[in-house]
Amino acid sequence: MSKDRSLLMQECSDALPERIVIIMGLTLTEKILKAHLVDGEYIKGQEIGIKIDQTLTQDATGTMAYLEFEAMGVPRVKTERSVAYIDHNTLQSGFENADDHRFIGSAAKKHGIYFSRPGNGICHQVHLERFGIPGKTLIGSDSHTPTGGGIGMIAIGAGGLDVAVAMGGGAYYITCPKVVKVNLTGKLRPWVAAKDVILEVLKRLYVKGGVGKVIEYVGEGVKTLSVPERATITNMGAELGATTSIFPSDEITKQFLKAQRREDDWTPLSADEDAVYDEELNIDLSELVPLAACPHSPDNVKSVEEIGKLKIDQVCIGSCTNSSLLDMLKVAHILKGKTIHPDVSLAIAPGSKQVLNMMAENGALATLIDAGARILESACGPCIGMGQSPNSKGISLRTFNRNFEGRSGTKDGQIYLVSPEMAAISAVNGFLTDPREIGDMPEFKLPEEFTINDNMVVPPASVEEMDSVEILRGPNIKPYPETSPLLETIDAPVSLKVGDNITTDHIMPAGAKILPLRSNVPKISQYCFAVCDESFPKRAERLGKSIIVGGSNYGQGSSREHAALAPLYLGVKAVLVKSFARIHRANLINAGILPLTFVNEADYDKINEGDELLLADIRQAIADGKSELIVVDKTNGAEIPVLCELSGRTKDIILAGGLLDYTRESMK
Ligand code: MIC
Ligand code: SF4
Repeated sequence: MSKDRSLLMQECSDALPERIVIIMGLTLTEKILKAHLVDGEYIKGQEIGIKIDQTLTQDATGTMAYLEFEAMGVPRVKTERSVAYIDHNTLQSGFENADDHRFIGSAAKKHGIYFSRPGNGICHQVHLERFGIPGKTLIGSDSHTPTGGGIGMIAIGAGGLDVAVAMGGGAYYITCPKVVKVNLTGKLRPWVAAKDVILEVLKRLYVKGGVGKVIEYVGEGVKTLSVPERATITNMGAELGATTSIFPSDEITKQFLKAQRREDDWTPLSADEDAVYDEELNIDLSELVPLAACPHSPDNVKSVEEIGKLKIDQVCIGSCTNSSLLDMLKVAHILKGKTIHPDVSLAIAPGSKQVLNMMAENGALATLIDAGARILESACGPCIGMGQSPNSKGISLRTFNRNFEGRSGTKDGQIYLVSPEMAAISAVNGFLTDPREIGDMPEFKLPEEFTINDNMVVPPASVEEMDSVEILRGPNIKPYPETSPLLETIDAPVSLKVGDNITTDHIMPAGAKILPLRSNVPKISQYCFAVCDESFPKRAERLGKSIIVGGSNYGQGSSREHAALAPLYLGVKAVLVKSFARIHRANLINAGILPLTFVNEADYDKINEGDELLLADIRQAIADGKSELIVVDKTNGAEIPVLCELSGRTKDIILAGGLLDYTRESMK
């Protein structure tokens, strides 16, 4: 028996019922989750509450999260480490962003949270470098929080309100996940990248393939991947809809943390050899080829050969998926002594101040500038449509993780998601190029020591000083929308009917015009569903209360709770779909909006936009714990069975009118 397994048996025998005392090996996921279990029984498919060690927020979801935290009345965070990052809204094209930064900075200082100032980098990149710790749990108000899985954390994306509750010491609730084993063998061939690994997984599992699951990477191939490469893979695991993804914490993790002068944060962690998994996937790294996700979905994956010699207009390198020093060194090597193609605009955003600093020190930055790259600040930038929107029908290669329609800011933009290697060589050639054409690849090594300078991280005020910190609130910051307990009966028309794979970028678009309104729900709600139907907000307001009908995987993508808060503000009482994405469903419940799914997916066709729907005595039914309900379409008489599967806790949240009301009530 391995050492960590016997340790865990000891821990588990204190914390868990006897019958769980282990007779078979555990996955790494199970080890960490069981060690953090504070509510429920560890039974797959059932709701469990886990203790959260660390939290992170970013500014686009952060203002709301801190308003919610304030509303709970907890003076200081109860986590081991909470960090507030500013990385999304850094254009400051009006007063709004700057005001939000000041608000978040002051709230962080007062409530015991570290504040990573604008310019310090993208939350996930910086958290991996400076704060993440193997074996700890992290939730973040951003769907790419699983980046932390690259160093063996259970790191999960969540809504802002869930993060606020965790900061207040509350448990975080998830459906106890299945665990998928991804067995990596072999070694990546030259110029084939970690990005190609996750694109291959997306090609096989699709954007819904990870729902309710943790993707755990094991096998000999793991040892051939550096921490930044592992983090690319766990980061983009979000696109599978997975709860999270995780790698073991091994000697490579130790080396990375040592180079960050954080060796003491390291612990060895891995699954037991006889661990039992729910599903298994085998990937021979040496068989992979360079891949690209074609418009408009991260799972629309093809090889360069299949796509052909595509002429391109733009290349963007960066984002929390591919902005590490390692990525930048590869890009600099490819661009050295070259000039980008005259028809291509190349923008590069290094992921953090540390990365940018080191590139400045080692000359890589000069190489990029020399080649004609447009250097952007260390932030999300074009990934969330904050500038660099491509030209009309423009073809843009991006090293990012999402290529949903309109997300780039250009509705007919054609976005391909690729590795930094492919992006760089294509920028030189002017067309999509297989990076293997570059020829010999040198060995790219991470430095023995990174340049450490945390001067852009402001520590919180001490317990003695915190009361005197003033919260700085700008005029754009409006309170959380009004909520009300669940109605006795919902009798309301369908204000919108949409199809499959509706993303949160459809529901609540971002970009330079809309993102600055994240602290102002009344204003931002006027752009709700702008990509699908610009008339929706006015119609919903006119109807007073209404229901949205959708297809499968509704709400995939971001963790933005605004995709629930805007509908809440517009009077949406229920969302009836074929299936939900995990975080969005949780956000709807947190906002007090009823999440319903069709028992028979074919019934989707029976409802039309404008139909009057009736959910009679719904409050009583939910209070009684009924999960199968009937929706009557009063317009055509159809009686449609629907499911509303709620646990004891989520039932109470819905009855109370949302998590904020529920938390306030339970604190009384
Ligand atoms: C995204 O990549 O879509 C975002 C912007 O980072 C979101 C968060 C947000 O909408 O603020 C996410 O991934 O959760
Ligand atoms: Fe920022 Fe893009 Fe990463 Fe979201 S996916 S956190 S917008 S870099």
